[in-house]
Amino acid sequence: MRKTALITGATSGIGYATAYEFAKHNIDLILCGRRLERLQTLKKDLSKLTNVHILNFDVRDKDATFKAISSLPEQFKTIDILINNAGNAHGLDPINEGSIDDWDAMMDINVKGLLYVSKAVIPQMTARKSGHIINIGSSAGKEVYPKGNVYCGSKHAVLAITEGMRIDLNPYGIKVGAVNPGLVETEFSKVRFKGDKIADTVYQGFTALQAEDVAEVIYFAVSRPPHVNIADVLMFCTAQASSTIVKKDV
Ligand code: NDP
Ligand code: 8X3
Repeated sequence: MRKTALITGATSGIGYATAYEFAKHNIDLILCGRRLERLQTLKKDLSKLTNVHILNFDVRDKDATFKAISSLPEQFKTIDILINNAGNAHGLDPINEGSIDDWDAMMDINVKGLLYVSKAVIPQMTARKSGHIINIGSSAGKEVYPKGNVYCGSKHAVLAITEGMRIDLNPYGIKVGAVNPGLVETEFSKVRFKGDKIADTVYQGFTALQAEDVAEVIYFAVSRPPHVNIADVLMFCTAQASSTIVKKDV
């Protein structure tokens, strides 16, 4: 039977690659993000492979989030798989120099946005007693690194919320898991460093994970048999041993 997945943050990076990976496997898609043009291009491209609906909203906006998800047409109303992926780091500063706007953005998007989308989707899953939620955490949710403070805090929260969801949704047979990558070469560093050219150096001297590598793991998780739940995955590129240890070519 065909399944429908809602992916937040589908306009770039891991979410974008996951949309392609799922489309290849005939999963119907609800693709979300703020950049409408990118969503429209994705719809045009992926409609050749599967059924696609786009939702253009900011996960920070609670009302817009609920309105968008409740506006889904009949064909897309049943969401089997939720990929809570939208998120970013904003800034890399010691806590004493951090910007409150950056802190707000990370907590509002990575934590509260994930909760808003989940709150809008979970009731239909509990009613049906089925569903699968994958939250995109990070190695930063398992290990704090210098200047990572609030981003790491937001991703630690994602992992705690994931565990809480798995416990509370267990009576309903809903699968909940987290995929936690280390360094992935996406637009992540462009956003973190706000366009500063330092972003170009982050993935230099080693082969970072690519968004497609993470998308394959996400697809692996959603394609397991009903009795198997991939609860938590930590993935690094081979050059990375921990948040701070990366073997670079000199
Ligand atoms: P990208 O910057 O490439 O993608 C981020 C996505 O999130 C975009 O599609 C963006 O869409 C969406 N997004 C950001 N803010 C909002 C918002 N307010 N409302 C709705 N959508 C939003 O980064 P990645 O693909 O790397 O990041 C995806 C996830 O993976 C994040 O949760 C990130 O923390 C996590 N991650 C990334 C790692 C990395 O090294 N790259 C490693 C570990 C985890 P738009 O701008 O169109 O709204
Ligand atoms: C993204 C990976 O190490 O930049 O979550 O925090 S890292």
